[in-house]
This record gives sequence, C-alpha cells and structure tokens, in this order.
Amino acid sequence: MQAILLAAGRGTRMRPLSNEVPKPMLTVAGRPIVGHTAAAAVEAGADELVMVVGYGQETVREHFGSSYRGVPVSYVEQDEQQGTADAVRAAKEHIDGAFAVLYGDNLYDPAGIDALFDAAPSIASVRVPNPSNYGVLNVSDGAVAEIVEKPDAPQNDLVNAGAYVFPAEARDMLDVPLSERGERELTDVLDRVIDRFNVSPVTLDRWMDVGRPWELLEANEWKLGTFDRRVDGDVSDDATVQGDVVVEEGATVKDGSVVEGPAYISAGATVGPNAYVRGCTFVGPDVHVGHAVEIKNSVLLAETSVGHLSYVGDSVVGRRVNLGAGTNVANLRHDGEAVSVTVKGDRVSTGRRKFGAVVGDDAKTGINTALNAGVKLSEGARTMPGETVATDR
Ligand code: TTP
Repeated sequence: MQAILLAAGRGTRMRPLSNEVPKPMLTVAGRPIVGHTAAAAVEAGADELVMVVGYGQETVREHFGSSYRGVPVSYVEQDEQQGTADAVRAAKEHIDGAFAVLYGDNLYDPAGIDALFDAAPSIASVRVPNPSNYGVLNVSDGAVAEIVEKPDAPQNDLVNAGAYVFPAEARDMLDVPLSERGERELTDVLDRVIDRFNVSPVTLDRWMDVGRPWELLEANEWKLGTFDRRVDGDVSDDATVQGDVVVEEGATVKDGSVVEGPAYISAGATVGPNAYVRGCTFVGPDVHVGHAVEIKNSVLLAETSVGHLSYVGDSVVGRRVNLGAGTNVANLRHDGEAVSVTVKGDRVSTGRRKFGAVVGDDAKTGINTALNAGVKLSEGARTMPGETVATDR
C-alpha cells in the first residue's frame, strides 16, 4: 500500500524553531518527526512513500533520498499550502489503489499503524480526556458514522488521530471546497468516504500532534522512553551513565559527568567535564555541554554550545545557539501554575508546571543571563551580560 506523508505545512506555531527547518524535520529522539512517521508506515507494510513537500522541502528530500528502509520514496510539491485535502490532492497522479495518509508532524504508536493498515478502510483514533477539543468519532455498528468537530457535548471520548487508509475510490473525492477557516480539509474528504464505505475506527495506544515548541519535549519524553541503552561513544571511566542512555559513536562524555536516562547524546556532542544531564534530555549532533553545566528534560537541537556553570531545564534550544557562561533558565513559576508561552500573538498555557525557554537558531546570550519561564528568544537574538529576560525578544 502507498503511504502519503504530509510534510508541506509552514509550522507557524512552532516558530522560531521552524524558521529554517520545516516542522516535520525537527528532531525527536535522534530522528525527524516525519522519520518516525515514515518508519511506522514502512513497518506496517507500506510499499511506497509519497512525501508531499513545500516549505523547506530540500531538507526533506536530502534526508529521505529516493528510498527509505528499502521502500521507494517519491516527492510531490504542494505549491500553495491550502490545507490537508489539497496536500493529498497534489499527490493524486501518484495514487494507485488504496492509500494511507499520515501527518508528518504527528507521532503514532507503530503497532497502531500496523493495525490501521490491516483494517482498511480505516481511521486512527485515540481516547482523550477532553474530546471537545478534537474531531469526535461517532461509531455505529463498528463503523464510523460521522466525525463531529469540537462538539460541546461529545458522545464519547474517541477522537480522530489523523491517520487514515482510504479506499482507491477516494482518489476521485479529493476536490473539496474551502472550509470556514479557508482551508481544504481532509476531514471533508473523509465525510464523503464515510457516506459510501464502512470505515473502521482503529484505536491507537498513543498519538501526538507536535505543533508547538513545548510539544517537542513531550515527544522526546515519549520516544526516548522506548529506547534501550546503547553506549557506542567515548565515555570516561570517571563518568557515570545510568539507565537507558544512547551515546552515539563519536559522542564524548568527559570526566566527572553524570548522565541519567532516558537521554540521548548524539554523534559529535561533548558533555562535561563535570556536567549533569538528566530527565529525558536530547543532546543533538555537535552540541557542546560545558563544564559544570546541568541540562534537565530539554532538547538541544544541533551545534549548540552551553557555556560553563549554566542551567537549562525543560527547554527547547535550536541550532548553533551559544548560551554564555552562567546562563540560567527559570522553569517554575512562584505560584506553581502552568507556564504560558506566546504562540502567534496569543498567550497559551503549555499545561506544564515546569517549562523553561524556547531559543531560536543562532541566538546568543551574554554571561549570567537569566531567562524567565516561558520566554522565547527569536532566531539570532542577543542578550547582554547579566541581563534578565522576562519577555520574548
Ligand atoms: P498543520 O499542523 O495543521 O499546519 P502547519 O504544519 O502549517 O502548522 P501551523 O498551523 O503551525 O502553521 O498541518 C498538519 C500536517 O499537514 C502537517 O504535517 C503539515 C501538513 N500540511 C500540508 O502538507 N499542507 C497544507 O497545506 C497544510 C495546511 C498542512
């Protein structure tokens, strides 16, 4: 079966981290988000991957090339990001038989995708405590009868998890009008399919839509938790690496450092001496974690340097960032309430009692900078020595 992977969105809610890299190519536990999606599709038996690309497509093409895990990969360009149905329609000429559609910025449990493929035509679903925020599936006689978007009084807690297997006939149902929010929505295609076919709901154990910066932390927490210990890098005899830690070949953990799993130290990264890395941390390729630095439950994407005597907690740090010595990130409010972050001009609760900072690519902090909980530094931002940053810049 063909799997169409949607990776052409602009990822505006993920800014500044998606300024240069399209959101599906942001790293989660050592591989792009869409890499997890592609792997799940291949494991479930996809025999061709069709990537719908647009914004930042070069990085997607470079990463996947013409075949991935033995499965051919082709690319389709979506000229204008008009919505998810429009993205699938861009791939119409490639469609040949029943086809799966997966979102390149969603994480699925791979066994669930396997079951989804087996149950075709099918729709992935997941049980949530707050169904009113999602598309709720109403099921009758084992088939999806309708999908109700964000109902005030949901009939059940089973919601659309954004993965589908469509019958071949759906190829001719992809032209849908613009919705109220001005997009061509795949759920409108789905409504047409549900009218004509028995579409089985397949419940996933876990699913995540990675849309906003703090969701990268949750994504890492999930995927790092599925890894076994693998230490291929250079770990000093005087360092302690505890639990399910991946130290890739070419990574170095220096004297006196402690790394507590789950954690991932990528090739080319150096940790220490005397550093402390803990709590679901991803240290990306060529990242430098300096002397006496503590990193807790954070993502450091690539080529970033954290100078000595710094603390980074519950934070997402982009590429080629330089955090000057003594940079400290606050990750807890005095009142213990969830930390909020500004997303496209609105204050949005992260739902996390502990959340630190979001630091865009190429930002630099002066020594002894203090970053307040929930602050975002834009791409290339600068702070002065000793500065306290309480609002985004
Ligand atoms: P969204 O997360 O809804 O959109 P986005 O990626 O542009 O992000 P934001 O809202 O923050 O700007 O997209 C869901 C998935 O569908 C994602 O993998 C990108 C993909 N997509 C396309 O391929 N083409 C499109 O036109 C749209 C809107 C999304």
